[in-house]
Amino acid sequence: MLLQLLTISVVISTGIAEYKNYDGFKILEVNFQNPRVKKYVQEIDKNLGFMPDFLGENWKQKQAHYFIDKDSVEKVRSNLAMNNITYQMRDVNPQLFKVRRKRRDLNGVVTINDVNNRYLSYDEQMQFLNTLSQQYPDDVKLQKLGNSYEGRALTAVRIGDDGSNKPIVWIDAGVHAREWISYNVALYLVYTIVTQPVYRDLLNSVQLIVVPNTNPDGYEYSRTNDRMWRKTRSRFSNSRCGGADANRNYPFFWGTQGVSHHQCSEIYCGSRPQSEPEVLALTNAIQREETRIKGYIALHSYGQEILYPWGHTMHTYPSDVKDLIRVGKAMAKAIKAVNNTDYNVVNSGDGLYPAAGASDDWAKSRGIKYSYTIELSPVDDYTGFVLPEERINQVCREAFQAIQVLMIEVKTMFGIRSVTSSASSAQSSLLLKHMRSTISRGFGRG
Ligand code: 0X9
Ligand code: ZN
Repeated sequence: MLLQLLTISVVISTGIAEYKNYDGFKILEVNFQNPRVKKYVQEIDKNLGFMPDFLGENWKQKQAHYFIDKDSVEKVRSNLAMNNITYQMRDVNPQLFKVRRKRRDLNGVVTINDVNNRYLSYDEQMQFLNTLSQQYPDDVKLQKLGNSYEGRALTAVRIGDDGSNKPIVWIDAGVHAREWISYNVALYLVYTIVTQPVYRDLLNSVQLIVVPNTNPDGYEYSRTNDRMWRKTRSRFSNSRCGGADANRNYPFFWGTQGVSHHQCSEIYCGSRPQSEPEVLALTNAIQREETRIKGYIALHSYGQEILYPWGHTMHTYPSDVKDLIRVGKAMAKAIKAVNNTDYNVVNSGDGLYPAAGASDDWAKSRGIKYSYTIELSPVDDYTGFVLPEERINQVCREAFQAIQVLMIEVKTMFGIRSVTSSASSAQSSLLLKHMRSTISRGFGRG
């Protein structure tokens, strides 16, 4: 009786009992080096009769990873055998998906130490930003862009917004709820660029807007109910399934390729473009200042890839694709200089798969020159989204370097020549020195 009571109280205080159980699920790993297998993988939905949940890919080994529910394992096995495809079917370690989110007594304080070392709740993320905006009122301005489906505030952090007409780099994170590392990367970026004086000069020429959590409902759901939740949390009256893939809901080639029109699918594109309030708020906000936005990055995970448009179909590129590749490679080089981590620069349609209605394509279609999706770490670990907290800081430091490269490019190409005081030119050379020490030779436009 006592034990029962104890169990009930633990369940109530932690919410473990409601966490979705993934016992019996498998991770399918297919090596697609061989063109015949690649074709099978590209048409895996047609081959299997359903679209398995794509997790990520290991471009180093040319392997694609899918999450297979326990009732489909046998069907998938027999289809692979019938098509003569070699594969690995790995057990998932269900414990990985059951790690209880720690509630800590923070006394209302969330520090950079927390950002570097653990995954924060949405409330903690907002608390971190509120504190920062109080400490640096001139540099960190919080702007509400709208509400999520469940009513959580969608917050943009405006950095270096002094009312002037500077070009803008826009970073958003976490549109896919289970890609937890992306939120920490966005918060680390905000903190570092504001608190380190070496970035002052850059911020004098380029404004940064960061939306650290573009899908707060989905994220909270993935923390409390289902570690693998990807979509928004909108509900439909006539369906047992909820949520749409916000990265299929943008109004550009909406609903055409690499999407599903079924509400239960992980890549459900929604009932119409911008059906999701999160997407509507983001597209409205970007459109309000789109003539000034010159760089856009959507932070996702996993796979260590820097993806450039177009991604709604294959073999189709914007006319300035060379610039996108050049800057993409400079970003990868900057990442590698931190700790020798490899990111692959690749067209999203060809390299990964066509997926229409994604934010990167839409941003590019609105005239934002440098538009990317970055798939953060890991690459070589099929537990992908469940990146151990010990690895958070390194991924943050690496992505920060890439974003800095994009900001410098935007400054060089679009920056307004300001009257440089001796103080800011001293800071500028300090920044260059800092860049040189972290990025090896060859980057830049001269
Ligand atoms: O499928 C996606 O939305 C992104 N990959 S993820 O594994 N994080 O879900 C990639 C989107 C790339 N962009 C386009 N295809 N336009
Ligand atoms: Zn994603």
